[in-house]
Amino acid sequence: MAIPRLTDAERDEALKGLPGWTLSEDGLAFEIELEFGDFNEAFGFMTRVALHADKADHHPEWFNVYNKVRVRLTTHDAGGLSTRDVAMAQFIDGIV
Ligand code: HBI
Repeated sequence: MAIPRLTDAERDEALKGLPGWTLSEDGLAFEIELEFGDFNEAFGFMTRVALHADKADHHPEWFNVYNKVRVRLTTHDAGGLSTRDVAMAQFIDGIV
């Protein structure tokens, strides 16, 4: 399914409301690195995001080592950023 990509202006506007998130080097994603108290907390976070992601049919790319989770949000069906990534970043901000 084709999903519209955010314009550069829409992307920049969205980033203003997402402190801590940065634009990836390739310009196709929002990224953040989160640090938790331990692995249990990090994996608990990932579990909550995973359940939400599956309901929303929008899945993060991520990398976990012990208490750190690096998250990359992009919309494969758009070939870049979409409103789905903004919504997912907002969800993640709401639970950290
Ligand atoms: N997750 N991040 C991301 N981007 C997508 O385009 C996407 C997804 N999860 C499921 C999904 N698309 C489905 O619509 C199918 O393309 C599998």
